[in-house]
Amino acid sequence: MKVIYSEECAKHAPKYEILSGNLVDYFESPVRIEIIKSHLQSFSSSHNYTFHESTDYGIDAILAVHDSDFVQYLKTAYDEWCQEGGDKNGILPEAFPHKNMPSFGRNSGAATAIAKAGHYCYDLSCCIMGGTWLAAYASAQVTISAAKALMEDCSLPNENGPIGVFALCRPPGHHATNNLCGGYCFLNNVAIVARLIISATSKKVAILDIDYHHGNGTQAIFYSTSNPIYVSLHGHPDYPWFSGHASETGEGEGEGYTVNVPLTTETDDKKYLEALRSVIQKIIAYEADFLVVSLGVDTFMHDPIAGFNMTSGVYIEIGKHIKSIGKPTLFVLEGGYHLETIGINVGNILEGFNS
Ligand code: OKP
Ligand code: ZN
Repeated sequence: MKVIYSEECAKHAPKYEILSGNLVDYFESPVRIEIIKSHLQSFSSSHNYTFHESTDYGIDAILAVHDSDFVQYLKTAYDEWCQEGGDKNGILPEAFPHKNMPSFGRNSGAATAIAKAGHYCYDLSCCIMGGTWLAAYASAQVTISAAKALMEDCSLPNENGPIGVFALCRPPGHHATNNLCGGYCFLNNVAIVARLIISATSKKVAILDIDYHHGNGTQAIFYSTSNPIYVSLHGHPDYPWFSGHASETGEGEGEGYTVNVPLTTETDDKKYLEALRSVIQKIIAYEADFLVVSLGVDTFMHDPIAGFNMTSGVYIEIGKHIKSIGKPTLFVLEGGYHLETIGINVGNILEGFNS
């Protein structure tokens, strides 16, 4: 199985975040992908993982999902902030426009870098530093490179079941919308490749989001289209708080092509696999040609920011279930913050898929 990565993904590395009023180390750190990479490397003879540095395919696929003013903001915010005398550690919003504020919905209300930060971001998890754009761009290029590899290789004969490629990237993407960053996410990697695969092949794509958190960004981007279908299992109620209800099913042409399965925080292996089986039936009925998986392992019982009760063993079963869909599959890393187990849990999903 091909694993695509980029050293550039390490260039975004905020030191801290605030969790329940406490200053804590930033959970979404560069070590996450280092740990996963070395875990997969230690298995690479038996499971045949091959590691490939990503290629730079340019900005077009990114601009097919994200507004150009938002992309411009991500690129220039840090320099602008520094020119305005801001702290070198980076820029975080100080206030967000809400619907009863005069500048709500008006770009003119966001003149300075700090105001733009509130305009283009919806929480406090997305500090923009000197390397943030480079890392977010690299994360998207890793995912695009993985999608291209999958499209090339999926016509090759493969006796062992469907072919898979793993985009080992960060920062993650599924909380980013067309014009907002949030939830550690700047560019929506999965949305970028779903749209890329559709425009390159004219085929149908299913997105299966198994991160603990609802992928509100991916849902929003594809809410009014029937291709791709977006399917999410997630802890509820939990972050991002204002989306992910079962009643959100899409609109217009997209009606019925968003599927949300909110699960209580008591969810364990058995309950999760039951829910997964039911959505797999829906994905099979959709008759997708490609599957893109938002792969988060923050469903693990000891994850520091999530609430499920799942064990490491269940990830092998999850991988096997995903394999049973039988389609060329792109795995794209999202969350997972328990560093002691992130390698084994991601490895188990891939192992189940490759078994
Ligand atoms: C990103 B991904 C915990 C605070 C939440 C942001 C979480 C972003 C998760 N209660 N802060 O979906 O793993
Ligand atoms: Zn998550």
